Parts: sequence; structure tokens; C-alpha cells
Amino acid sequence: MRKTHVTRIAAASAAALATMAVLAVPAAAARAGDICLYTGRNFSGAHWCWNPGNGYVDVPPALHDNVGSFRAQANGCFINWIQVPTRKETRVVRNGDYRTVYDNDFGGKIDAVAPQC
Ligand SMILES: [Ca+2]
Repeated sequence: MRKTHVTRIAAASAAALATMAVLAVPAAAARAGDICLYTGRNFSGAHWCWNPGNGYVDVPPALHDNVGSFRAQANGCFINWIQVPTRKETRVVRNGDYRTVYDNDFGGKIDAVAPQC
């Protein structure tokens, strides 16, 4: 099983992107301590936020294999089930990670979010 870390974008562009995101995302969409998943790229479309206190959660149907972007303000793990409950593919997510385009990567496979891989 292969694990990779979600890539980080340079701090300079992150600051610029954060400014844009404030304009594009409703304030209620992202609370400190959550990982928020969006159906569209650039934090657009339908969204759902997960908190580590929720434990393991299957993502809602709209986001199943359909995450266009995400923003993490908590550590967690994205899971793609290959065969429940023995085979899964995972991605470690760390507080501060985000991807503006994720549907062409693991976002196209995500089934669940959990506190740890
Ligand atoms: Ca999947």
C-alpha cells in the first residue's frame, strides 16, 4: 500500500489564495479544526466539513469519488476502500494542507475520512 502526503503549495501563493478563498467561500463553510471537502474546484460547489471528533465517517453521496478541492484545518486521513474492511488506499492530510484541484487525483476516489490512516 502506497502512502503519499498531500502536497503543499508555496507559502506566498497560499497567502494570495487565502485572500481569494475568503471572497469565494461562505464564512460558515470552514471552521477552525475542520477538513472541508468541495464538489467543485477552487472550493466551489457543494461542501461538507468533517471534524476529528466525528471519528470515521463515510463522505456524503455528493462527494463520494467526487472531491474537486479541499482545505484542512486539522490532521486526518482520506480513505479509498478497495475491499472493505481489509484493503484500503489512504492519504495523510495535515493541518494547513489544501488542494484547489483534487478531482484529477485522490479526490476522484475518496470514500471516507478518518482521524488516522
Ligand atoms: Ca472510492
